[in-house]
Amino acid sequence: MPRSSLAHWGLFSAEVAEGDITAVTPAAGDADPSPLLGNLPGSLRHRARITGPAVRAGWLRDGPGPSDRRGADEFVALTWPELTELLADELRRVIDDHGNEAIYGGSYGWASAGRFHHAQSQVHRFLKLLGGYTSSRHSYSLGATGVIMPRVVGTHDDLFKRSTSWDVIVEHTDLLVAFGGLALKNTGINHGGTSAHPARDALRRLRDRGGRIVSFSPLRDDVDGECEWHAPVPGTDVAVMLGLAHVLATEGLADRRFLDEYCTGYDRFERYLLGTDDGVPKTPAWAAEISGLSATDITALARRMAAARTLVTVSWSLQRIRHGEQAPWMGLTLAAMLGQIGLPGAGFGHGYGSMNEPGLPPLRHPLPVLPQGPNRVQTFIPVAAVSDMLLHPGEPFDYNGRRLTYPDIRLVYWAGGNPFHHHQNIGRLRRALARPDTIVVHDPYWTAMAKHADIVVPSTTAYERDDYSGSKNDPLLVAMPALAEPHAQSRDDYTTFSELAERLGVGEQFTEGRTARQWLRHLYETWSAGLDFAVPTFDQFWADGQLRLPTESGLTLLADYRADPRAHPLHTPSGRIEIFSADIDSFDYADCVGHPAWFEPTEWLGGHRARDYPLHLLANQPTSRLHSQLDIGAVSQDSKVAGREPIRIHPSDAAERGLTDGDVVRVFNDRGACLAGVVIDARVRPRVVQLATGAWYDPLDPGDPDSLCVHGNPNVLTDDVGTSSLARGCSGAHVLVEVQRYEQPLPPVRAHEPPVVRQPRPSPAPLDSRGPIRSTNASTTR
Ligand SMILES: Nc1nc2c(c(=O)[nH]1)N[C@H]1C(S)=C(S)[C@@H](COP(=O)(O)OP(=O)(O)OC[C@H]3O[C@@H](n4cnc5c(=O)[nH]c(N)nc54)[C@H](O)[C@@H]3O)O[C@H]1N2
Ligand SMILES: Nc1nc2c(c(=O)[nH]1)N[C@H]1C(S)=C(S)[C@@H](COP(=O)(O)OP(=O)(O)OC[C@H]3O[C@@H](n4cnc5c(=O)[nH]c(N)nc54)[C@H](O)[C@@H]3O)O[C@H]1N2
Ligand SMILES: [Mo]
Repeated sequence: MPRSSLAHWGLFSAEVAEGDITAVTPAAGDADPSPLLGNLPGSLRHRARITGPAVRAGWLRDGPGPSDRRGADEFVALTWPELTELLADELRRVIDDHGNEAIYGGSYGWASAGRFHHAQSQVHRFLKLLGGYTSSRHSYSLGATGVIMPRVVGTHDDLFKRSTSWDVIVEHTDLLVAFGGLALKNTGINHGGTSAHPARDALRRLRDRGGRIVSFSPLRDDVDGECEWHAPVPGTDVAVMLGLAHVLATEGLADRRFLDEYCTGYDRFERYLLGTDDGVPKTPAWAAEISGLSATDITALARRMAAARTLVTVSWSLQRIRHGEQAPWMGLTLAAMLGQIGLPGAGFGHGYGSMNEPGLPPLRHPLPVLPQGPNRVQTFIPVAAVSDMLLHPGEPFDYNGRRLTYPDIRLVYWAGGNPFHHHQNIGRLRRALARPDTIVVHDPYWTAMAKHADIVVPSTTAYERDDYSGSKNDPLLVAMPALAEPHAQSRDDYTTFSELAERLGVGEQFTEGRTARQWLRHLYETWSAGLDFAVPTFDQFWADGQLRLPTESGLTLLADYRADPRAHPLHTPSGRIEIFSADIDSFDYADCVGHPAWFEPTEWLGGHRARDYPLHLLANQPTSRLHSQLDIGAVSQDSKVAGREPIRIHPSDAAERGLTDGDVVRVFNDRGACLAGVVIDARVRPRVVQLATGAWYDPLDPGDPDSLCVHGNPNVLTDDVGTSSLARGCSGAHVLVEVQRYEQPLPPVRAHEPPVVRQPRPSPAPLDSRGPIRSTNASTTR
């Protein structure tokens, strides 16, 4: 009998045989299911699974300490009792000798759907009970937005969770101006799971009503179906928005009443816009010069925007670049000048086409969550500063108006994320990961991060344990009964942490005396007791398989603020939209000033680097998987070209380099190189190439941090630099490269092969000679 479950990319039922998923059917109610479901069959028993606890041979031999053998070493298999003992002792050693701050437990990553077995919630709860850990703030998704938008519009979460709903857009919007497009490939996903995908249908209905879509994107296919396509030089959207704003300001089309009543600092911004102080008016001609678009088109569009009910939306990708703070801030400013913020179907949007969430009705009530205690360590880093932190302990850095110091990290703990997927400049990351004493990784799969760990903890997948999940913009809470037995010796992270906690003397506090199954019931019952409507008992919910929850409908972003700004002030210093922020101005940052502004990116076709690396690579989100997850799956594998990640290139650029479809190319710059498989495609702007993230890192020489990646991970190329001193967000979506045919014999792709894991010799000698576990009896269990 097929059983239902939930992934970040959708609700499905699965057929299971011999411990693995064999077929997947999307939920009947999902009009536009994500193709990523096709990656699930065969994933539970794949050879890339970690079959049992393991420890890096060099770490076992030499004890904790810096090592440049990470990623190139063999492993030794351990039993679970040995693993628990070894890891508990190492945590104890680090805490006793260096303090809790020496543990980096940020553990960024998407892990899997499931409210209880959520890896970050588990690892954070566990580390808090041990006295805390150095944490991370914000996300790779929204690093710049997460800092700038609360300062200028008083929130960032609500921009998505309480965004104008698709139904309102369909009914009211005349002109949907999308910077970064409206990529449906991305709307497959929602954190925590999603049971329906309405975006495609909404766009169809909008067009049927006569609504027009204008897309600014280097890729034509960022909008599915008809649209007006403008392909600016990547990274120049802020200049285009300024050009549009200039027309509004100089042709009397800016809504002065809205700017006076609902905003602060427009006058300061207007001086910049008109070039009053710097002598550079940001005219359409000025914007055209930078972006490669036509000044006439920019002028005409500005007039149309002022004449119609217009929604300006900025995709999340536009802030994943150097100076990424500017695009959402300028998008908001442009919408404010149009004066339509808070009107149905008009105003500002952020992330339509980035995630399923924007446009979906929010739940009226919170979802069950695993309670978290306080973190007694105050030290944190902006999440994308991980290599900086490891390479520069004790050094100061700027962040959001504060001067912070990087801690001295001895132990890195990762559960539920893959830095070799998400972080920039992998060569630098590998040097950084060589610094700590110990790296611990929990994962179901032998990802590159697991291969770089000292202590490897095999986790179950979401389909090998009971759980439930849902997300804040989806009406269903979904039961996720285990579809299969845990593979080999894998265990859910809760069990691993329970045993570690027990050994470290905080077992009772961690488990509160509950099994995982009892926690599911407890969290459900605590949650349901706080609701103002009746829900079935836990047993009934579990038997039903899903529970429909009430949602709000018909939302328009900031409608309440527009209706009564005094009753609903924004959470900004002025209570208004801050087109000029006195706080940001007071920080005196050269790379983020008091109002939105155009800054030249470092990686862009207009700069001097483009002479050496003349192609602009978009390292965007993959169509064929979620990040690096299930790169082993059929959909992801079918997309590969000669086993490599596909790189899309315009016919003229391909011809210039003598490339044909199916060629394998070396993609390179001064930071690194990877192989990729050529797909020639006229939907890509000339001088732009597109290589999605997520191919598992596969060094030709695992001992060399700067090795060629033979599989196509673009993060060997990207620059590890923050968006600005304000947010220090991830800027990895853009990088300049050159591409040439790879003439040498093709190296095999080994990314999905497990490393060598030696079965331990019967003699306990190597374990006994190690420092940290000398006082224990680990050897007796072998
Ligand atoms: N160049 C470039 N880089 C980028 C981006 C970009 O645009 N360009 N985008 C960035 C963005 S927006 C993001 S969000 C990040 C994503 O980066 P990540 O979220 O780190 O990527 P994932 O591949 O989702 O990693 C999740 C890991 O959790 C593991 N996992 C799944 N379930 C469990 C579980 O139950 N327990 C444990 N312990 N592990 C589990 C999976 O096997 C996988 O290895 O990448 C960022 N990196
Ligand atoms: N299938 C799939 N969907 C996903 C994910 C996934 O891994 N796979 N990841 C999810 C996550 S965690 C996140 S945070 C979101 C991210 O959502 P986004 O950041 O919006 O996603 P991207 O695909 O990186 O970028 C969207 C499009 O923006 C365009 N773009 C890039 N740079 C520029 C530019 O400078 N100017 C203009 N005008 N356009 C530009 C690109 O053509 C790109 O296709 O996606 C989510 N959705
Ligand atoms: Mo993300």
